[in-house]
Amino acid sequence: MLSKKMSSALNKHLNIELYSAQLYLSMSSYANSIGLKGAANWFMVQYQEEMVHFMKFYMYLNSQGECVSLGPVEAPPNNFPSLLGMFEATLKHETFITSCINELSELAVKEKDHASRIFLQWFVTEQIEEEENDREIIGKLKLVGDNGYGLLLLDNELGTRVFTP
Ligand code: OFO
Repeated sequence: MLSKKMSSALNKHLNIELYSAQLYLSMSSYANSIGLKGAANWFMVQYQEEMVHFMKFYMYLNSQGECVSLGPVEAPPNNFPSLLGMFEATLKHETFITSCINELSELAVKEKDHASRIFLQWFVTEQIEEEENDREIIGKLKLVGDNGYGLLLLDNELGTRVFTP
Protein backbone atom coordinates (compact mmCIF):
# COMPACT_ATOMS: atom_id res chain seq x y z
CA MET A 1 0.00 0.00 0.00
CA LEU A 2 1.26 3.46 -0.89
CA SER A 3 1.44 6.41 1.47
CA LYS A 4 -0.80 9.35 0.56
CA LYS A 5 2.28 11.39 -0.28
CA MET A 6 3.77 8.72 -2.57
CA SER A 7 0.44 8.02 -4.24
CA SER A 8 -0.20 11.66 -4.98
CA ALA A 9 3.36 12.24 -6.26
CA LEU A 10 3.13 9.22 -8.59
CA ASN A 11 -0.29 10.32 -9.80
CA LYS A 12 1.01 13.82 -10.51
CA HIS A 13 3.85 12.34 -12.53
CA LEU A 14 1.49 10.08 -14.49
CA ASN A 15 -0.09 13.25 -15.87
CA ILE A 16 3.35 14.68 -16.70
CA GLU A 17 3.98 11.55 -18.81
CA LEU A 18 0.74 12.29 -20.65
CA TYR A 19 2.02 15.81 -21.31
CA SER A 20 5.27 14.33 -22.65
CA ALA A 21 3.24 12.15 -25.02
CA GLN A 22 1.23 15.14 -26.27
CA LEU A 23 4.34 17.29 -26.64
CA TYR A 24 5.97 14.74 -28.96
CA LEU A 25 2.75 14.11 -30.86
CA SER A 26 2.56 17.85 -31.49
CA MET A 27 6.21 17.91 -32.62
CA SER A 28 5.51 15.00 -34.94
CA SER A 29 2.69 16.89 -36.59
CA TYR A 30 4.81 20.04 -36.90
CA ALA A 31 7.69 18.11 -38.48
CA ASN A 32 5.24 16.54 -40.91
CA SER A 33 3.81 19.98 -41.78
CA ILE A 34 7.25 21.26 -42.82
CA GLY A 35 8.02 18.16 -44.90
CA LEU A 36 10.36 16.41 -42.47
CA LYS A 37 8.73 12.99 -42.60
CA GLY A 38 11.67 11.26 -40.90
CA ALA A 39 11.55 13.60 -37.90
CA ALA A 40 7.76 13.18 -37.84
CA ASN A 41 8.33 9.43 -37.54
CA TRP A 42 10.96 9.89 -34.80
CA PHE A 43 8.61 12.03 -32.71
CA MET A 44 5.69 9.65 -33.34
CA VAL A 45 7.80 6.79 -31.95
CA GLN A 46 8.69 9.05 -29.01
CA TYR A 47 4.97 9.67 -28.45
CA GLN A 48 4.37 5.90 -28.39
CA GLU A 49 7.18 5.44 -25.86
CA GLU A 50 5.70 8.14 -23.65
CA MET A 51 2.34 6.37 -23.72
CA VAL A 52 4.18 3.26 -22.47
CA HIS A 53 5.67 5.36 -19.65
CA PHE A 54 2.21 6.70 -18.83
CA MET A 55 0.75 3.18 -18.79
CA LYS A 56 3.53 1.91 -16.52
CA PHE A 57 2.53 4.51 -13.91
CA TYR A 58 -1.16 3.77 -14.50
CA MET A 59 -0.68 0.01 -14.04
CA TYR A 60 1.57 0.45 -11.01
CA LEU A 61 -0.94 2.72 -9.25
CA ASN A 62 -3.72 0.25 -10.07
CA SER A 63 -1.65 -2.66 -8.77
CA GLN A 64 -1.31 -0.77 -5.48
CA GLY A 65 -5.10 -0.42 -5.27
CA GLU A 66 -5.10 3.29 -6.15
CA CYS A 67 -7.63 5.02 -8.39
CA VAL A 68 -5.75 7.31 -10.77
CA SER A 69 -6.78 10.90 -11.24
CA LEU A 70 -6.36 12.02 -14.85
CA GLY A 71 -5.60 15.52 -16.17
CA PRO A 72 -6.05 18.27 -16.96
CA VAL A 73 -2.99 18.22 -19.20
CA GLU A 74 -1.52 21.52 -20.39
CA ALA A 75 -1.64 22.01 -24.17
CA PRO A 76 1.83 21.61 -25.73
CA PRO A 77 3.24 24.17 -28.20
CA ASN A 78 2.56 23.45 -31.89
CA ASN A 79 5.12 25.72 -33.47
CA PHE A 80 8.87 25.34 -33.28
CA PRO A 81 11.79 27.42 -34.56
CA SER A 82 13.71 24.62 -36.33
CA LEU A 83 14.48 20.92 -36.13
CA LEU A 84 17.45 21.76 -33.91
CA GLY A 85 15.13 23.87 -31.73
CA MET A 86 12.76 20.92 -31.45
CA PHE A 87 15.48 18.58 -30.26
CA GLU A 88 16.87 21.19 -27.87
CA ALA A 89 13.35 21.56 -26.42
CA THR A 90 13.15 17.75 -26.24
CA LEU A 91 16.42 17.51 -24.29
CA LYS A 92 15.28 20.31 -21.96
CA HIS A 93 12.01 18.49 -21.32
CA GLU A 94 13.76 15.15 -20.75
CA THR A 95 16.16 16.79 -18.27
CA PHE A 96 13.09 18.02 -16.41
CA ILE A 97 11.61 14.48 -16.47
CA THR A 98 14.89 13.10 -15.10
CA SER A 99 14.67 15.55 -12.19
CA CYS A 100 11.05 14.47 -11.56
CA ILE A 101 12.08 10.78 -11.51
CA ASN A 102 14.96 11.59 -9.15
CA GLU A 103 12.59 13.42 -6.79
CA LEU A 104 10.15 10.48 -6.87
CA SER A 105 13.00 8.07 -6.14
CA GLU A 106 14.18 10.22 -3.24
CA LEU A 107 10.65 10.28 -1.84
CA ALA A 108 10.40 6.48 -2.14
CA VAL A 109 13.65 6.11 -0.17
CA LYS A 110 12.46 8.62 2.44
CA GLU A 111 9.16 6.79 2.82
CA LYS A 112 10.95 3.40 2.97
CA ASP A 113 8.71 2.42 0.03
CA HIS A 114 10.91 -0.21 -1.61
CA ALA A 115 8.25 -1.32 -4.09
CA SER A 116 8.04 2.20 -5.54
CA ARG A 117 11.82 2.58 -5.43
CA ILE A 118 12.21 -0.60 -7.52
CA PHE A 119 9.38 0.45 -9.86
CA LEU A 120 11.12 3.78 -10.45
CA GLN A 121 14.47 2.12 -11.16
CA TRP A 122 13.36 1.35 -14.74
CA PHE A 123 12.72 5.05 -15.34
CA VAL A 124 16.11 6.06 -13.90
CA THR A 125 17.77 3.88 -16.56
CA GLU A 126 15.36 4.96 -19.29
CA GLN A 127 16.16 8.63 -18.71
CA ILE A 128 19.88 8.02 -19.33
CA GLU A 129 18.98 6.64 -22.77
CA GLU A 130 16.46 9.39 -23.52
CA GLU A 131 18.94 12.18 -22.81
CA GLU A 132 21.76 10.39 -24.63
CA ASN A 133 19.64 9.98 -27.79
CA ASP A 134 18.69 13.66 -27.78
CA ARG A 135 22.26 14.84 -27.25
CA GLU A 136 23.43 12.64 -30.13
CA ILE A 137 20.85 14.06 -32.54
CA ILE A 138 21.56 17.64 -31.40
CA GLY A 139 25.26 17.04 -32.09
CA LYS A 140 24.51 15.81 -35.61
CA LEU A 141 22.14 18.72 -36.29
CA LYS A 142 24.83 21.18 -35.23
CA LEU A 143 27.31 19.50 -37.58
CA VAL A 144 24.83 19.66 -40.45
CA GLY A 145 24.05 23.35 -39.82
CA ASP A 146 22.35 24.95 -42.83
CA ASN A 147 23.34 22.20 -45.25
CA GLY A 148 20.07 21.09 -46.86
CA TYR A 149 21.50 17.82 -48.19
CA GLY A 150 22.85 16.93 -44.75
CA LEU A 151 19.49 17.74 -43.21
CA LEU A 152 17.71 15.44 -45.67
CA LEU A 153 20.15 12.61 -44.90
CA LEU A 154 19.58 13.09 -41.18
CA ASP A 155 15.83 13.22 -41.72
CA ASN A 156 16.07 9.87 -43.54
CA GLU A 157 17.97 8.46 -40.55
CA LEU A 158 15.29 9.72 -38.15
CA GLY A 159 12.74 7.96 -40.36
CA THR A 160 14.27 4.57 -39.59
CA ARG A 161 13.39 4.66 -35.86
CA VAL A 162 10.92 1.96 -34.95
CA PHE A 163 8.74 1.57 -31.91
CA THR A 164 9.79 -1.39 -29.79
CA PRO A 165 7.47 -1.69 -26.81
FE1 OFO B 1 10.54 11.02 -22.14
O1 OFO B 1 10.45 10.00 -20.63
FE2 OFO B 1 8.72 9.77 -20.14
O2 OFO B 1 8.28 11.53 -19.96
